[in-house]
Amino acid sequence: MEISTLTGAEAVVEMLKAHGVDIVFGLCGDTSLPLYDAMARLGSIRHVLTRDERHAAYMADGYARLSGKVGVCEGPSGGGATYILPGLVEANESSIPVLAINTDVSVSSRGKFTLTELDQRTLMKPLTKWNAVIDRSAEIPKVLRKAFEAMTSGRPGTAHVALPFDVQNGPVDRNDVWADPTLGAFPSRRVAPDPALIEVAAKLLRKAKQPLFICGGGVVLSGAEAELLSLAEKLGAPVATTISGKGSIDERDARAVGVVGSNGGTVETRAIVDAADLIVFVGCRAGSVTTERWRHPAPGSARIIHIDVDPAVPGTNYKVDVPLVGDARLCLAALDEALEGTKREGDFAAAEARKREKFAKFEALARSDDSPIKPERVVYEMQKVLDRDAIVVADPGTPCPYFSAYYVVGRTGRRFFSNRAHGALGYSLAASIGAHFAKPKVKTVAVMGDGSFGMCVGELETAVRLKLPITFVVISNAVYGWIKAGQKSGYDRRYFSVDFGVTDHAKVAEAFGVKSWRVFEPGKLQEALKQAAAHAGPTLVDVVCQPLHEARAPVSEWVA
Ligand SMILES: Cc1ncc(C[n+]2csc(CCOP(=O)(O)OP(=O)(O)O)c2C)c(N)n1
Repeated sequence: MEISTLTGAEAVVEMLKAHGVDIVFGLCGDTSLPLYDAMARLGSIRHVLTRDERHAAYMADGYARLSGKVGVCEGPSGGGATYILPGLVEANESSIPVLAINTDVSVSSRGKFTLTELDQRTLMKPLTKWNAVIDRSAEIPKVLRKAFEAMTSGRPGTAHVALPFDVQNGPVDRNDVWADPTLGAFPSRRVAPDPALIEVAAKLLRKAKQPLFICGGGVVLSGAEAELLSLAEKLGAPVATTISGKGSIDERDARAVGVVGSNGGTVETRAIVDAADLIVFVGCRAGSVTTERWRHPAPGSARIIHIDVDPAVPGTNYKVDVPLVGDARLCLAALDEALEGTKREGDFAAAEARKREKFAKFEALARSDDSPIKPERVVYEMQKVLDRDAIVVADPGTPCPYFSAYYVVGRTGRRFFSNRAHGALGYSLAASIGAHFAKPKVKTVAVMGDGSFGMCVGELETAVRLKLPITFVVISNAVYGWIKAGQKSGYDRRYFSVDFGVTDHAKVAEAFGVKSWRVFEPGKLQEALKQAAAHAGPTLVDVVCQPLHEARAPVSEWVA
């Protein structure tokens, strides 16, 4: 056997490559110099330099969501680790495999008040699915194999690896540098459900009068759209989704209910949930937003079949009649097989009438020529301008509930997403950059409030430097509108510390080199969006909008 060695930093690059990684998002630092030098010399991985580590992690997250592969980000020690953390937390809670590597002070410098020293192991432990600090170079291959296995098997999640400076320079036996490349994509190890429970679930489904699917992100993550549709057709059942579940079904389909819950649901979609006598949650945690704080469905009002890859999910929030633990695609395929020959004619009339009511209300507002521009108008014009393949990333505030409710995703698969685990403002700009790298031929658009803009504006430079043809839409209202709307509805309009100053976001973007428009009149919006979407480089459309507390929000109510 040939005995040859690599440096630790070279081994890291080779291990990433062996797992199918070809792009890394990140930011340099003193402790990262050996890693950067290895990336430069080996030349096999594209490095996207970002302007802070939080956005590097969001880019890796957006990349993973659209590519189906592990997203990788990196940063230096100390502040690099604390800055990368918010992105890792979001990805982990959203079941997205993101690997973060923070370089670190040398093992030999520990405990000596070394600049940037930080206990990365303890910091990252509660916030990632798996984490490690590598103390010896020889451990590098094994640690990275374990990280990829943890990220892509079971419920997908994040991994964090701390890589000390001297470990990057130590020797690694080249023969240890190998990987199972299937662990670089997710889900890598599908788990099938218990056949006995499939039979029980099939029995319940046959007996149900008004079954309803509520699909979370798990359907799209596992690529279960075809199995879902086949089953819904057999049962004549409507299909609702969470925000992350958008893309489980083509929303133009008669069976598609749209998004339910308190951030994109409406009174009409709520009525469809309330009418069901059997609910099948699929890859969905039945959390506070989807269920409007566990009130829709009301506990006990419907039988519950709960499909999830995480055994801890079924039965956590609702008394479950049949828990099906396994990969969403395998669970739905097994149910579909068990129901072979079943053909129930679903009565969609009531659900369709509700949907018509919802969109009639929406269109009445969307066609309004009032200024400031109504949020509905922004969704309406974007729907007209973008083709069905386009990817839309929405920040919290106005964008997420309005686009969740009214932007019709006319395909299956991931075309729309938002950061639904923590909903931190300022996600969409960077996540859209990651999404673009996963699907460079598809138009990508990020929609953000001006609160979000303030938290991510620095990455406009990244978009300009790399000439990325992404369109950024800012819903500009000089207020933390979602919160002000909460003060209106729940606190008798006692508005407090939610307004900020007006910024001309188009001018700011222009200063970065982004081609920009500022739109005050509804009649000018479509043309601006059209030109922006067609431009070969980054563009920004600043839309001066009606603030949320003055608008008719699609959400049923503000819930915490
Ligand atoms: C990092 C972070 N801090 C605070 C919040 C709480 N929050 C939720 S929505 C919102 C207001 C959003 O304001 P803006 O982005 O301007 O959008 P608008 O609601 O006005 O459309 C705030 C402050 C948050 N989601 N994330």
